[in-house]
Amino acid sequence: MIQKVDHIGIAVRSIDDSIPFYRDTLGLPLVHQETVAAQGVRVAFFQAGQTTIELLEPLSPDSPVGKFLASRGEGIHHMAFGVDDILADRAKVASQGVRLLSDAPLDGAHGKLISFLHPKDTHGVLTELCQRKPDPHTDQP
Ligand code: CMX
Repeated sequence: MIQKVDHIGIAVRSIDDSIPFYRDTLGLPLVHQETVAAQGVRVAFFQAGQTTIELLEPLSPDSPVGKFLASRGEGIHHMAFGVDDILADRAKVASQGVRLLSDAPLDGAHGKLISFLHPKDTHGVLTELCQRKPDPHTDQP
């Protein structure tokens, strides 16, 4: 079940060049930076209330974000919903004819499990489902 808008992904040419606008002009705290090699991106997260803004810089021109920048330029790349059971939500959307872009959840930033839905099946918005992985130290079995 969808719990909230987890984050908005924004494709940028350079995270270093983009940080001053989000951190200094808008005043959003920069809370996390990471390279997600499997997705071909370097990312930076800013806290914006209950959600975050994720800047995405491509690691190569032929990565998903590299291709997006080449065809559309900088801008909103995807919207991510936080869910509590990604397998159940994958099955639910697939049963209604929405194409999933991977055969199973993948590892994303912040150690979350992620799955993308095809933008042609979601009224033009690349849509991500993401779920925090259970923490064996703090979560009950
Ligand atoms: N939002 C909306 N529409 C998009 C889009 C996006 N981000 N990316 C591509 N599209 C549209 C294209 O404009 C194109 O539309 P038209 O046919 O009308 O021109 C259509 O989708 C197909 O695009 P394409 O260029 O032929 O296909 P791509 O090879 O670029 O693949 C996509 C597009 C969405 C399937 C691919 O980018 C993908 O699998 N994305 C999921 C993974 C991802 O984006 N990872 C990076 C972020 C990781 C993270 O957040 O950590």
